[in-house]
Amino acid sequence: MNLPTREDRYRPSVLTAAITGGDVLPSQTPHLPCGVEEIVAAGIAAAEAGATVLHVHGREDDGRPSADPGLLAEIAAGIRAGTDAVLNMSTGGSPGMTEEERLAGLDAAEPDIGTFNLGTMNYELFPTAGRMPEVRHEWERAILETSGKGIFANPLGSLRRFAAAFRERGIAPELEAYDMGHITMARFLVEEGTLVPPLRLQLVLGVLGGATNTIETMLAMRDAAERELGGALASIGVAATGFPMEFRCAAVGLSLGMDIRVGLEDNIRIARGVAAESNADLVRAAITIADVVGRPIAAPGDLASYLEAWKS
Ligand code: KMH
Ligand code: ZN
Repeated sequence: MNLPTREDRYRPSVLTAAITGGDVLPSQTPHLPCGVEEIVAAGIAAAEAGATVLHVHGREDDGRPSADPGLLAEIAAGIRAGTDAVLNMSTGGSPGMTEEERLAGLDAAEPDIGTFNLGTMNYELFPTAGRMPEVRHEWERAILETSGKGIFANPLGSLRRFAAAFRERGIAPELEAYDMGHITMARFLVEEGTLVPPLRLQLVLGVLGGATNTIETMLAMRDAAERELGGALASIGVAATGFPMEFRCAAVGLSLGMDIRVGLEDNIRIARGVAAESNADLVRAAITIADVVGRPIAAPGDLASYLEAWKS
């Protein structure tokens, strides 16, 4: 019999820093890391601030999202050289990328973890003309013009293809659930043997087209994940978009034993109306919350045996 112990309350939380993403436009914040050097430096600084995992996307120097294998390999090499943080490569990419582009980072970056997005959904970043940011790059304007047409395509056939790609390379998938139905899909994939437990699940909250970023929604999805996936899960984490919900969900998630994610990919503010100057600042704020609620942050080595099991 394994009764919960007092020690369980103090279990380390894995803290992921989502350094740059593929959704935020550089015109929205001058602090978004762009290009190999800035992304590598931001990742190393976030790891030095205490992040366990670095979640990475590619961007060119002008901030344009990129799936160029050479660029992704350079980012990975720079991060590996500068820190022992666990490397998590996006396979979500950015709106408009093909599946081949989204998968390119698995070979180019040889990450420890890759994101595994669980479902097709509307995915609207700039839905309202009156609330669009002033942009300075032509490519950003082209993205704003796709408003109203955003679809993040992850049909079942693609999920099977992505899962096979992870398996063949010995890379651990991090399951991204943006809505309740994605948890049902994860269960289906486990039942048919496409996904092999134990699995790390992340609740991604606040994308327009997915579930909202409230505490109530987080709890409902966490409960559903525990009910539907139970012992198949190694962990449940939360990545809530925007300020203040990134930190409020982190606070409650930490209190409930969850893993957390912060970073400029999801939230560009450190306080109401105040731009975060770096990913490291967001990491430090999250660690302050973790300290207050008595959750230590996991060291990269704490994930070693989990990641090793995926390699075999
Ligand atoms: N940009 C986030 C809302 C991925 O990279 O695969 C979702 C994300 C997914 O991080
Ligand atoms: Zn991402």
